Amino acid sequence: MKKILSLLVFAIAVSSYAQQVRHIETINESWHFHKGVLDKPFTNDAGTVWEKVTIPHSWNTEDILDDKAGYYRGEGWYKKTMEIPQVYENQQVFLLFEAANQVTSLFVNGKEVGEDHIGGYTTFALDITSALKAGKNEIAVKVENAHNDEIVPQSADFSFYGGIYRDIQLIITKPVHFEVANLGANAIFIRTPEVSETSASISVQSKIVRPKKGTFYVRQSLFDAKHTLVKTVKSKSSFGKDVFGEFSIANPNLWSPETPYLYKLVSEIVDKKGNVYDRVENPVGFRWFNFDPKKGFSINGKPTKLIGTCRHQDFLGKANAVSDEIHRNDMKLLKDMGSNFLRIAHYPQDPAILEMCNKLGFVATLEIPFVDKAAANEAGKQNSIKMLKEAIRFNYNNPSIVAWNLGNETTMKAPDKLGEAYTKHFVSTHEALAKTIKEEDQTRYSYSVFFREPAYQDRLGIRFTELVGYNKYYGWYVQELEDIDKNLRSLVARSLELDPDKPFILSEYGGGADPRLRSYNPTRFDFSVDYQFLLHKYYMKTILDMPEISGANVWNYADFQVEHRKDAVPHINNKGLVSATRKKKDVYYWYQALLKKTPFLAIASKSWNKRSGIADAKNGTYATQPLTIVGNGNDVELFLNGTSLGKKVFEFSTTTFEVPFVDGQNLIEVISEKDGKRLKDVAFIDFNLIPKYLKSNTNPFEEIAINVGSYCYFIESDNMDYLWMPDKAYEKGGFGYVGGEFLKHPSKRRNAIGTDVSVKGTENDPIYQTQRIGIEAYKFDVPNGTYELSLLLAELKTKDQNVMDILVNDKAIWTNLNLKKEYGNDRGVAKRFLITVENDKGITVNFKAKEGQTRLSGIKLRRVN
Ligand code: GCB
Ligand code: CA
Repeated sequence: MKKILSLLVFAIAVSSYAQQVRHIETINESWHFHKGVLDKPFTNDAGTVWEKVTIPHSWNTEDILDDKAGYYRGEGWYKKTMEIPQVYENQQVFLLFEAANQVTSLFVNGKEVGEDHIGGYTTFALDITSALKAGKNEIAVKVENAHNDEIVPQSADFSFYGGIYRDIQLIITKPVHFEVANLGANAIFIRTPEVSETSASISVQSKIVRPKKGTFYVRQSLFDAKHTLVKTVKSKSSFGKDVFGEFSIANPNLWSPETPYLYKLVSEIVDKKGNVYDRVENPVGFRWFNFDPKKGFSINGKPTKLIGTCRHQDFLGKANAVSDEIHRNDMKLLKDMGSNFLRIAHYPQDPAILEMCNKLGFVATLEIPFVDKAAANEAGKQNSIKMLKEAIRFNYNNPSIVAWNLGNETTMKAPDKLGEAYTKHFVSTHEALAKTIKEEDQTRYSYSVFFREPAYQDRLGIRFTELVGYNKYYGWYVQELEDIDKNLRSLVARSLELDPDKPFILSEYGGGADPRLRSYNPTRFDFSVDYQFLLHKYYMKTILDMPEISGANVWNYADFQVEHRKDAVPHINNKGLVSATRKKKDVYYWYQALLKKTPFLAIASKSWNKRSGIADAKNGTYATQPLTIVGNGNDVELFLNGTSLGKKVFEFSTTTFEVPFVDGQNLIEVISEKDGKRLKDVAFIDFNLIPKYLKSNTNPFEEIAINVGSYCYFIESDNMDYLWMPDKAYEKGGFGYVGGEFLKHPSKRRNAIGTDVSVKGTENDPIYQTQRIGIEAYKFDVPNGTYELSLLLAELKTKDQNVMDILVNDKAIWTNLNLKKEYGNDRGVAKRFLITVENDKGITVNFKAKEGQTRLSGIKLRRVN
């Protein structure tokens, strides 16, 4: 007790000194959590299991990654007993939830405070003063993430994790204060109606809570980045009315992505004597901007191409319960990539994100989670409008924001297939949201994002916003790499034909990459890091060349968890430039080379440090493989184990060397120069040289693993960096398949191989997802000896009966094998056989169909003796 008291005295002393007239602290610690339905918290909960948790918290961290379909979508309870610090006389006490997904009810001492908060991504605050008592108070929060017909998102390609996943703040003010518990929990609205290089005007609207009697003023003080007071004005408040403060400054420092200069506006409520009652700070950035349908975006009169990414609040194993440190680190990585644009997708995010956008210099768009389809009822519409208002009001003072987006791919569930009533509701929701944006904020653009044909949206009559974004996956879900340029140009033309005045943003583009998959022969939908690299190069060529594309957002900054996804890694959408734990993929380095203004050089694939290859020649001592270097200098010199391989000129920030890798360690050094600065990057690559002829004496055969049915290397990294080689046709003296064909992807993806089945019993899905169907044999021309042969097999979603015999050198090793019957569909099966090779026969594994077709997913051969 003594300790608490003395702390209190200290706090008051400090606060009067610094005029800290608003007390803010997080109350994230020591909550008790119960997953499930409860009648009432505290009372009646004998026998209820409570787990101690810290906020940010989500109850879905594990079940989105497990093998069972679905994840817990229901009720969860949090409770905590706490004393409210006494900071002011007659103090007002609020709880501010940065967000909780998705319906939240707050109980203080057993009584519900305010109304349930609807929507999982917007900030809200509740005044708990009247429910408090002296001493200990019982706080309980019910959160529910069950599907609800009245709340968006109704459907989306991300998981709707439940919980209090962002900070909770305890805010204590005096009875006279800037409003806290209002829609959006922000009471100061800063506008900069006129900005030029020589002057800037500023207008501040403040909402205050005060008694009818008494004279109060709102004082607005602008400080520059060095904390020097630039200007201060005082406006008298009239009871029941907002207070406006207006003033101008000369020669403002302008805010832009290149020079994100921030002023600070301090808003205070004062009385005649100068006593301060409340104090709030906000950033101010002076800038003017414009989107032009033909010329693109400009800020402060300077044409600026907007290049960046979209981002989800998600981190592997944490669901959406992501700390401020991770949020801020993400923004630093994005800045270091050279990007100047962020699409905060698909919902408002943590305040830490916009704080960093303002500070680091990002142009941002922000949206509400109206994704795929509408919540098709009146309540759904009203909830969406309210969500949008909360989002705009809370985030209003971030100079980085240039547009409010009302939704993403809202026509995903095609309205014309959902009936007339739905369509009517859907259209009127769009109209109401677009109107709300302009009512709430005339200083920014209204924006909406689609993926269907412009004409489709036109037919529905939902082209209500000033900006339009398109999400396009040419070269991934549809069409080929070579057609990206043609497709983008014609899309932009079609959009501008319908809407000549509507600026165009490429709001999403991208492709998946599993860091374990690598290819020198990248093909669409193979999930290799290398295909992703190519894809982004194709897009950027066109994006940079077309002024009509005002901005572009890569989908996505980082890989993220989606419960129902079945790509190379189950539950992961891996279109990220970095992984779900923020490991950089090759293409991230390329964007750095392309976009960064400061000198940059990198070996793009340096993270692939365990490689393998077949020697160029019989008894050869090296295998030549391409190695891509990215940089923004003119050229680059490469050294392999100290010997120069010459210089190469960068083209579009990339160049490729043919490197003769030797068995064992390969030290790669690259040296370049930019703006007088010497640049260097290094990689150590451990190379496993496979003899061209397996009977080689100089490099005796030891082991090989082949990702059958694929052009990709696969690096099994979890346990021990085991490397699988791409498949190839048999050549005499070596190894390879005989007969059969690559398993074709079941979707419309022409040329694509593999499948999207999530494979049971393994983490190495890509090995099993790619197969050779109808294969006749696999041959290895190895010398005499004893070998361990591993066969990896799976029957994926097949309808037919498939039965095969497998023979080695004409001897049956596995007969009447019916994978589906014996192991079930979609299960990976691996079996090892001990084989003795005599009489120089080598190894021929034969696959003989008895019914249906033969198949093989992977094969591994290891010399034992
Ligand atoms: C989209 C969606 C996004 C998905 C993405 C994908 O168009 O807007 O939410 O995650 O495609 O990866 O398919
Ligand atoms: Ca395979």
